[in-house]
This record gives sequence, C-alpha cells and structure tokens, in this order.
Amino acid sequence: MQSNLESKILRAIEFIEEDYSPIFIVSHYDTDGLSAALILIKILYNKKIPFVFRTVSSLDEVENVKESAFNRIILIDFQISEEIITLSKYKRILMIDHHQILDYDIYGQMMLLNPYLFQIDGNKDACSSCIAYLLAKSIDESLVYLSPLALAGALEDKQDVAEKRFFLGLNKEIYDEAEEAGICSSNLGLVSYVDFNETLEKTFAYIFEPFIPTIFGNIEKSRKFLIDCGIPNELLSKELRKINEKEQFWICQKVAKKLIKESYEAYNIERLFGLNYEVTGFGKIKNLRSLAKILNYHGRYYKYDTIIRNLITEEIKEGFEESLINYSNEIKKFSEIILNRVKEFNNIAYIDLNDFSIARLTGDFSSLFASSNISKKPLIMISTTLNDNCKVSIRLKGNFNNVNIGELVKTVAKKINCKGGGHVNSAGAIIPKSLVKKFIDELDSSL
Ligand SMILES: [Mn+2]
Repeated sequence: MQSNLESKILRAIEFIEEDYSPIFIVSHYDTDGLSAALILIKILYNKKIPFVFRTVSSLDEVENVKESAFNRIILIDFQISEEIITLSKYKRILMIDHHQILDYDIYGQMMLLNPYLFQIDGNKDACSSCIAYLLAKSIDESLVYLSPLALAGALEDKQDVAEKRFFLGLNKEIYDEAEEAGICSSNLGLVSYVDFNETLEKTFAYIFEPFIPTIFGNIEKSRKFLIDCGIPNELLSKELRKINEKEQFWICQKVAKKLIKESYEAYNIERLFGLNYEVTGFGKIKNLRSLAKILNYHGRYYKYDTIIRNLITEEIKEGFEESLINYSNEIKKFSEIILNRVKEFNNIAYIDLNDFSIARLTGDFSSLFASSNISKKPLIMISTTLNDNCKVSIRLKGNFNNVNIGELVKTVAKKINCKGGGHVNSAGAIIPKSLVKKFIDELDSSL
C-alpha cells in the first residue's frame, strides 16, 4: 500500500476515534457503497460510537444534512461536488470514494480518501469498499473476515478486469490476503452468480454478464439455448461444481460461437469464462458473486437491516435465497419492457422508462444491458422518473475505451444547467423531463 494512503488512513482513524459524538453515514445504494458502509458500521459498533445510516439516491438529499444535529459525517461512494465542499464548512466530513477527481483542488475541512489522490486507478485498482476495508484492517487485524465485502464491491463496480476476471491493484492485494487467511479461494470456469451446487442449466439461466435478456431467469429457455449450442443433455442437469475446468471451457466455447452469431461483443463473451470466487464466513452464501448481487438488491430496495444485524453480531444466519429470486424476477419483468423500447441515435441506444419511478434500478439496468446484444451503439442510456425529474444512467460498452464518459456527461449536463458525472465507463445525471431530448442530442453529437 502506498505510504501516503497509509498516513491518510491513519488520519481517518483519528477522525473516527477522537470522540464519541454520533456519526451520520451516508452512502450510495449500490453494492460498493453498501459494502463500504457495512464495514464502517462494524468499526463504529465495535468502538461503541453511535451512528445513523442512510443510503441516498442523489446528493441533493445530503443538503439537508447541514441542518442536522450531527457534527461528524461520513460520505461514501459519492463524487465530490460544490455541495459537499459547502457542507464541509459546517460539518466535519470524512469522504471515502473512488470517482475520478476532475477540477477540485481544495477540500476545506474535509478528509478525502480517494485512490486517485495516491496515484491509484480508482476505475480498476480500488473502489470505496476496498478503501473502507483497508481502514478497518488498520484498526483491527481480525476484521480480515470482512474482506469478501470489499471484493463484492469491486465485483459489482466491474473491477474484475484483469485476465480471467481477476482483480488488480489494491483489490488484488485484498484478495491475496483473503486467500492466505483461508477466507476466499478461486476456480476457473463458467462464471456463476448462483450456488456452485446448482446445475449447469440453472447457472446459465442466471448469468448477469454477458446479459442474455431472452433467457435470464428461465431454466427452460436456458436449457433450450444450451442444447442449440450443442451441449449434451447429460451435462445440462449436472452440478457446475462437478463439471471439470476443461469441460466448462469447452461449454463456454460452444456458447461463445452462438453469442457471436447473435451479435454479442467479444469483450462481453470473453467474460463468460473466468474465476469463480468461493468465500467462507457468510453463512450459506459461498459464491462471492451471489453475495455481491444480494448486497446490490438489498441496497437498492432498502432491505439492509437484516444484513447489518447479521454482520455486527458476526453471525450470518440467513441464506438470502429469496433476495436473489426477487431480484431476478424484477430484472425479468423489466427486461421484457426494455427489449421493446430501444431507440437508436447515432451513438446512443436509448431506453425510455419514464413511466416508472425506479430511480434506484436505473444504473443496474444500464449496466446489464450494456453487456447484452440490444444494440451495437457504444453508449446505452436508460431514463426513469425521479420526483419531477429524470434519472438517466449511461454506460460505455467495454470495448470502447477512448472516451471518459463520466467527464463527458458532467460537461454535457452542465451545458443544460444540470448535474451529472461518474466514472470512466459509467455515468449518471438528473435532468428535468423537458430537457432529456436535448441532453441526448448534446451527448450524441459530442462523441
Ligand atoms: Mn463505487
């Protein structure tokens, strides 16, 4: 770990330990945000420091924090903004984040833990939960058992981008440490998001990347698809765990051939075969990717109470099987709608879901469909309703690497007096309904 980062972490620990005044934790609701928050919650609980935790959809909600009784605030997984800088004049703030830092040099009283400040790539090498975990480990070595949370955040932020979907940078250091501690292990195969004891046909029905909307969540259709690929019957109902690596590679090759014909991008097809991560210490959940998806669902649907209770008592009792089922059903329901609404511009495939108030799912769906075959356009954009505005989410496909979409969206949003921004491959913005068309046109022509 870079020594600069280390000393910054020590200062962040001082921030937490300096007194017992309550802390307000505000995090983004995705897996990375929730995982980072869970790690911090465990630290505060152990230290008997009172806290209140909230996930928010946009930083506009944070403005009210100024009037709150809390003097200490921890912000997790948010891009630094004018509002946050203003807030730091009234409150003591610790920020944990990995968004690219664009044009702010002065952070006021704020303490910012962001990998970019330490020449670490926040897009690939570290995420918010990874930084939160390093902080936890510096306080108490035994918190190593929380490492799967950090890795789950990295997975859902698509940071498993080394060869065979391994990790890079700080994420890799965390994985190596977890493996050494016997908490995490990995195996090459068809990348699974369900229990490793599930059959091939079920595993394949729940592949999130590449996302195959026509078969997702449907075992019948999954079986038919695999048969069409030339996979023999006896393998379909065999448990994935019992199919050896060579056979799994052969299956992925067969599937890849069909996906190429169906216009999937090579980048996404390659991600079918890679490392599966097995974790211990999370009850019945053994697959790290299942854990990541479960956290994603719980964060987006405000269902994190049970997880928090389980984690602070260090006893993961539930299997959370229902969560994955509910989550998959939601995806299935909206997939049908999304498939019928793709509208193509020069560079953008746009899906209008403005008749739904599902702001917390916007980013999820744009991520999923960016790895599907719904369009060959480099950008996927989904819009949903958020109060009187639209929440738009934009994803750059994996094989278009020459654009920084977070920076671009920020500029385009600013042009029409709105707020937006994000990472290299993913971005979002809040836009009045009447300006969505203008935003699309501006973004489309700026590529
Ligand atoms: Mn993140």
